[in-house]
Amino acid sequence: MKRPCVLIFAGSDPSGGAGLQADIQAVAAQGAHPLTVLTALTVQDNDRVYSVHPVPADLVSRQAQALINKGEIAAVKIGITGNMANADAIVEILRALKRKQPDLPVVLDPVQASGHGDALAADGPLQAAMTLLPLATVVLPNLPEAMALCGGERRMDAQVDHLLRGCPNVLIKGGHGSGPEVINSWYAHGSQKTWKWQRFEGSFHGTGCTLASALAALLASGRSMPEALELAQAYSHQTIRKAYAIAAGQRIPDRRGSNKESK
Ligand code: PXL
Repeated sequence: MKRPCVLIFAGSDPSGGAGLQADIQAVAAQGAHPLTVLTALTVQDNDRVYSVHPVPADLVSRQAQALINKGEIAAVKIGITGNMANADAIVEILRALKRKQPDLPVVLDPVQASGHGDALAADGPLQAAMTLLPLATVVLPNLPEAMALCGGERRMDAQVDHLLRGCPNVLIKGGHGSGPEVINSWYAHGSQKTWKWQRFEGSFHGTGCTLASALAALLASGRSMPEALELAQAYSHQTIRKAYAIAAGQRIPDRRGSNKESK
């Protein structure tokens, strides 16, 4: 049987916890197939990022084009671009794809830095996210990213108004907040929903990648936005609950299995 394909633009995380390696696992766990366009190599462990090496922009375009020429793309997921040149290349690819498939779901993770605050772009991560925003179906900023994307605006209602002018769905993620619950809020024109998830002790590597990729896979499989948001969060929550250690420091979400409880 044919599987829906998610075209992923992401950087490599050699620790296997975040980035492309996380995306592959999350998309597969949701029953879709990951088509992977590498945007950057990083040198990192499960805690710190030591350097970022963007792939040349024409190679980003050619990796994507070969896959697009061959088969159908059911959704797109964008993680780090590595630099502005790659963001511009991805914009061109998305414009061409959307001319043929105006309803193509595009999930944008507007990553500005690693969990520790280390750089994940050689230049302009904020400009890259802002350039891609108008092509996204849904953007998933955490609290600092939402503020950055809105020129330092601190009020969430103003952030939401601002982001909805660029993109029809916004999920503001409360993982960087404090308190016993992680509060995630979805906003669309005329719709809104808030989820509260138990906050787990410790820190984790690649939680944002997991959520965005699972969401892209569920949208690729034909789920509606509210349904896909619900299932992707439930899956991500489960991967964090079952997170495991590979070394001291951040734990790795266990992305095996489906949405259903597994041992
Ligand atoms: O979670 C954001 C992220 C995205 N992409 C890569 C990363 C990380 C976080 O470490 O390494 C490659």
